[in-house]
Amino acid sequence: MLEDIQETLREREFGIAEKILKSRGVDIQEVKSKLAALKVEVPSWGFGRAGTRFAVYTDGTEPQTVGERLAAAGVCHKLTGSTPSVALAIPRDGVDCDLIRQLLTAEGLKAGAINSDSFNPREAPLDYRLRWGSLTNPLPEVRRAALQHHLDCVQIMHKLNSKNFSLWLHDGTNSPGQLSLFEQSRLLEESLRALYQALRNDQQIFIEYKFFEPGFYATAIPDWGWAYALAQKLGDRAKVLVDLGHHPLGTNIEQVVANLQSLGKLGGFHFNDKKYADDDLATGSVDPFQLFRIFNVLVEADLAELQNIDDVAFMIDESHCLKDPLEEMIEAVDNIQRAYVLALSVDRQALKDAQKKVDAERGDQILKNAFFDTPANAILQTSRLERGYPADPIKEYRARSSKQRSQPASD
Ligand code: RM4
Ligand code: MN
Ligand code: MN
Repeated sequence: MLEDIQETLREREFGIAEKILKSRGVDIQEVKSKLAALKVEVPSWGFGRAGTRFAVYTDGTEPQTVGERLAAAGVCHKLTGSTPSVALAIPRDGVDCDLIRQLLTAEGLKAGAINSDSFNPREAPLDYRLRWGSLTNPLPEVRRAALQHHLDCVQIMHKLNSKNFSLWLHDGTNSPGQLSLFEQSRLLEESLRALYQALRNDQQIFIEYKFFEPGFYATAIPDWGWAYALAQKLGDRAKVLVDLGHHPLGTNIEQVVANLQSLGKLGGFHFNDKKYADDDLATGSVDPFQLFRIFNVLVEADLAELQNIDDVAFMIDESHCLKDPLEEMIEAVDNIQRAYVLALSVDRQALKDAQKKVDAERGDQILKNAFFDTPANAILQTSRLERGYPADPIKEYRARSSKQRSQPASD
């Protein structure tokens, strides 16, 4: 009964959406097919329980092994139909490629970007001495071993048919006297050149920047400018990765995105949201308007044939500390899809005209109309149902899940 009412309402709302979009010169069928083509990569680490620097509050229900993490990723893809690839962190997900391949195939998934985790201490020389960095470690023995780990990750890419190497370094200094800034960048460039050479022609490297943490004085790749310079030095297959949490507060991220696209160096994203720093909260959960503004730039670049939106790697990088990790992942996917639908619903011609006439008020009205006055739910749900997926994947997950939720009783 309730379902029938919901269906009738959805159909009615979809009809209204169609009319609204038409009035903006947008074809709703095209929006649906673009939405269906949007693929979001999920990180294996996002299915486990994360913590803060204080503690990890596990309740025993979270995936612990690579098999369990990939099984969760499989559920995510079965419910959304939009997350076919999984980013792997090496060595956390293990180095047994046969096993990983088998697990991925069983879930109908593919290997996404390989993330060369070189920040977790392991056997010597990559032990406590990682304190002084990995690829820029001034100790040659540690630096060489760190480079070897990265080269091993490239071998794993070959074996798993992964196309993207995702590079984030914990390297950085904590005080001005620790290391010469020139030496830090010389070591970085030397290591990166060796790494880049190991990649095949059909593989890319994404260089991620972050202005602080764990280095609080000078991180090795602090900002998009330096990441761009490195990518430029390396070659065509080196691009920049924009993690939404890696900028000082107030940074205009959509402008960074636009600039990288103009320079032909936007590789992709690590989606998440933040209030203060690298908070790694669910994408679009704090500032959905920022996510919309980013997609607005991506859609404009796509229409202008500056960068095809399919050539952008949409990857999630979040830490799920509080909510059910799988549910929070689906929430992020939903928010990303919503931002895309809203950006596709902008009246592009009217916006161009307003900008030409320097009518800023009108230009902003057009963007706000798309953001606030588009019945996105009806479009998202209809598109999911038409593709054979549940209208509300979180609700469906809860209904199917026999998992004991760690929700304490209220009294
Ligand atoms: C960094 C960055 C990387 C992530 C590590 C653990 O802040 O976002 O992508 O893999 O954290
Ligand atoms: Mn990241
Ligand atoms: Mn981060």
